[in-house]
Amino acid sequence: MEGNYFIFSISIAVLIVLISSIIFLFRRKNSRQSILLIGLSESGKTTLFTQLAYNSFVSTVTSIKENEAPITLKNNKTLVLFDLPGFDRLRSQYWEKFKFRAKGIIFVIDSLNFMSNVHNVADLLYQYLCDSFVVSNRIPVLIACTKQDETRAKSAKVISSMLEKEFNIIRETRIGALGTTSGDESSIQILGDPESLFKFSDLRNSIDFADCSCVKEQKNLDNVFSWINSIA
Ligand SMILES: Nc1nc2c(ncn2[C@@H]2O[C@H](COP(=O)(O)OP(=O)(O)OP(=O)(O)O)[C@@H](O)[C@H]2O)c(=O)[nH]1
Ligand SMILES: [Mg+2]
Repeated sequence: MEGNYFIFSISIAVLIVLISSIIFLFRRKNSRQSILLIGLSESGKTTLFTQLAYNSFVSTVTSIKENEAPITLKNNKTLVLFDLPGFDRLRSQYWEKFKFRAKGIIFVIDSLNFMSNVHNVADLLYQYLCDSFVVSNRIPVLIACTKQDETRAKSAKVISSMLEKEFNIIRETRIGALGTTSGDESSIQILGDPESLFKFSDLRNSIDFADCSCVKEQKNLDNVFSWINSIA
């Protein structure tokens, strides 16, 4: 009799743990219903945000807080779009606060000034792609190469291959740091397969590139909208 009672109690306990885990996982998944716009200051995040959310072009100033708006997708689902400040001193605190909501990330690059900014862009993107939350949840990333209306803008294709080259250099530096006594091995993350040249396609997260433009006359956000619809 006592044996039966014991088995019954254990079964109930297991059932409770199982149901709680399912509820926890379901809530966690459902809490990630946002798209985050991130990137360096002046890259074009707020301009892209107002176009995606309100279909309008506005003159912007450096953001000091987030912008938030719902966007409705083709399947009538709604996601929340967040535009986070790119300003150096604010960037990481907003990232840490909002990253847990990310269903997807749009990393915005100023394609016009890309060549003069390539190291900073690559360093920042590398950091985000190493983020344990991004990696463990395999958050899809769109790299939006904006300002394509400018004739001197670099295309997404060129930007992608230049970033792969930069990532090789960043990786070599990091691997070098592993060999020194000053390198804290646990904090040094190496993206991709260090035995071969870096390719975005080697990452477990899906990484896409899109050319886009937000100015009225030559607005082109088709690739961005398609990507958002594809991950929803
Ligand atoms: N030509 C062109 N200019 C753009 C485009 N998108 C943004 N800009 C300009 O780029 C500048 C910076 O744009 P913002 O949207 O404010 O940049 P941001 O990334 O939000 O910057 P922070 O708020 O500082 O992080 C502004 O002068 C915009 O008008 C574009 O598609 N084409
Ligand atoms: Mg802004």
